[in-house]
Amino acid sequence: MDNGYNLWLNYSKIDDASLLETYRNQLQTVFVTDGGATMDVIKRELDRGLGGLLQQEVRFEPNPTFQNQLIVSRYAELGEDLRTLVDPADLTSEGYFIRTIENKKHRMVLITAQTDIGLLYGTFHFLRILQMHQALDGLQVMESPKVDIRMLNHWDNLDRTVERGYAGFSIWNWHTLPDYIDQRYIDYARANASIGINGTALTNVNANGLVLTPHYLEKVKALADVFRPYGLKVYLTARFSAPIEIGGLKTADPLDADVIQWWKDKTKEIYDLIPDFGGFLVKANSEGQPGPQNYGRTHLDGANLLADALKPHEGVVIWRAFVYSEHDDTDRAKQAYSEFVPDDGKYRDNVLIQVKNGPIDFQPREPFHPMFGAMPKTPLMMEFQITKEYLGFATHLVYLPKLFEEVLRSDTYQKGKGSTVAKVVDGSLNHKKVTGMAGVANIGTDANWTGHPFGQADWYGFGRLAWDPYLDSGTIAEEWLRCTFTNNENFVGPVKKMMLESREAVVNYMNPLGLHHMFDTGHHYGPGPWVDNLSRPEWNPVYYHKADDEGIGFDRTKTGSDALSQYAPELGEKFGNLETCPEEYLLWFHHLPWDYQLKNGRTLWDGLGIKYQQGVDQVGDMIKTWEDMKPFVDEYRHNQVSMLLGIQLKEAKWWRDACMLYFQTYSKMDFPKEMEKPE
Ligand code: GCW
Repeated sequence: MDNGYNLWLNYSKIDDASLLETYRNQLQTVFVTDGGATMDVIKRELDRGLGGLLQQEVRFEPNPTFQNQLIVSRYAELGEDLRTLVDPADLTSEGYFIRTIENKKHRMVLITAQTDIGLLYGTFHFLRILQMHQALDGLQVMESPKVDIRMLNHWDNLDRTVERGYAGFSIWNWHTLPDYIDQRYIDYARANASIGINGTALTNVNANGLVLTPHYLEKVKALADVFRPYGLKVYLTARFSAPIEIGGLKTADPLDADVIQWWKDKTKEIYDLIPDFGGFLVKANSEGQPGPQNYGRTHLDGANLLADALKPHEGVVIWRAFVYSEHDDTDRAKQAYSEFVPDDGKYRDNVLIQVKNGPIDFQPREPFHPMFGAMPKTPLMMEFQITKEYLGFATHLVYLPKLFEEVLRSDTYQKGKGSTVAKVVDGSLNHKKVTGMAGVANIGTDANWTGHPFGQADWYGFGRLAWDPYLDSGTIAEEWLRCTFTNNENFVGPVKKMMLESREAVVNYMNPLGLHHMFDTGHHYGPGPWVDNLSRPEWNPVYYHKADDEGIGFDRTKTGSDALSQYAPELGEKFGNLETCPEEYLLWFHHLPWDYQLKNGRTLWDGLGIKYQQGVDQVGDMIKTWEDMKPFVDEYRHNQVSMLLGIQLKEAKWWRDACMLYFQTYSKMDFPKEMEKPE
């Protein structure tokens, strides 16, 4: 039975006999340069990886022989002749080279880097090449991450519940830390390092301030010590009112001298324990959380307060732009832009603003957030959600890198055509000094870490895209499938196709044609387009679809909320004009009559029904594909995925029927003939 615990680090024997023979010849021995803890990790990984893949004992040599050898060595320690073969000019401190060298003196594969962490990343890349059965002849790889901070955000509470977590409880056992180091912490760090993730915020952005007390900081230090050899830095959420709650002060006003001193002292206390602590992640003045506005101050005041405390230690503040206030009754999509953009250029240089991919909240599809490209002087970090709060939890199969890719490739037009979100995030659009991408983790205590076996692909894909935001989601799916299951083309081809289509399927059966936020309240699972009884208007789905006897959709053009004006003029025109607005955003930006004619000549009403049906049919196709995959997957995981797909089909129909029946009370039109009648 394979319960999925090993994730994509599946090192089972290479089943192609001739390839196995070739690898065994090329990799007869291994030389790994001496060093500290990270070098030990590399040795262990090679022992495990080569031992498993080649099914033979791995022979480590004390010295390089350069003959049929794998050599892992720091660039500075290479001999002159090897140095001339690799040019470190373009390598960042985390980058690496992998090169097969065959000349008179050498017959070897070389992994080299400026730092030990670079060597570790190179080692994982090298093992992936073997996992994917690629030839070593002529191999030349040069990789450097395009984004500096590549981090997971855990929404884990100290009581081990996980906000929006669907894979069991928090993996941090605060009760037994710091003395008990669960093997999972080590395997977690290893998995993250294998895809280049270099930061983790351990605690929920809604958590209380307790984690900053000495008692908990000891526990955090224990985790930081485990993670360090893997290049994984620890960050903590900082509750803005912590000076009151755990510091005994009367205020948390960011301009108050005692408050300023408290944060300085607290920060120093953390760095004394964890010298490479990453910094603070903050949710302030959003959904009732405390923040500088409680004292008549601004986000700028709050972020700069913490930035000053962190500066001497080279830490950063990651200040979230997900501000969602009960005091603002304009279109919720506009709030963040209005609160942050005017202060562009005034933030300290160790502040990053972390912006969700879309302006509402992790919906199956949203246009990109208008802040991207609109703050040229401030580093904007991307926040993706890996856990599927609005996408069927850990029950539905939805391959998220497809969604991430769509956002990253979106053109903001802020510096003319080609100003993609990826260029904002990697800093190249405005020459940013520090850059970052965060993903809200989908990890829990479940045996396979993520609940749904395919949820692992979202963690994997997030890491790969944080390393290189220009990667293609299909390539990533293929890597993940080969490294997790098998290289058999009869498996990889169809399952990759299924994964790539799964994102459009969920959009179709939940929120087609630009509809959004029609989820049942609170838990956000299943349809609730009729919900209309909550005290704040924008908590109710009716606020977002605005269905009435006339039609449906949210007018965000000048005649409506005018949120569209927050985008570059090119997009204002494109999305504002019904001729040019892509149909996937139609009802995001426009309120249209039920009989509005779509591009294919059908009415909007028919179009909705057809999309809902398409979503259901796509899940049906996924089930068929998966059934055929039985010969390639262990029974345990095959069965798990089959059962989950069964639920997904039932629930796709539930969405279709619930939404169409509800909307029919307004449209008063018959269902299109393409749509199966509600059951
Ligand atoms: O999507 C909403 C979620 C909240 C979450 C909030 C946020 C952590 O429903 O659970 O709180 O976003 O991102 O701060």
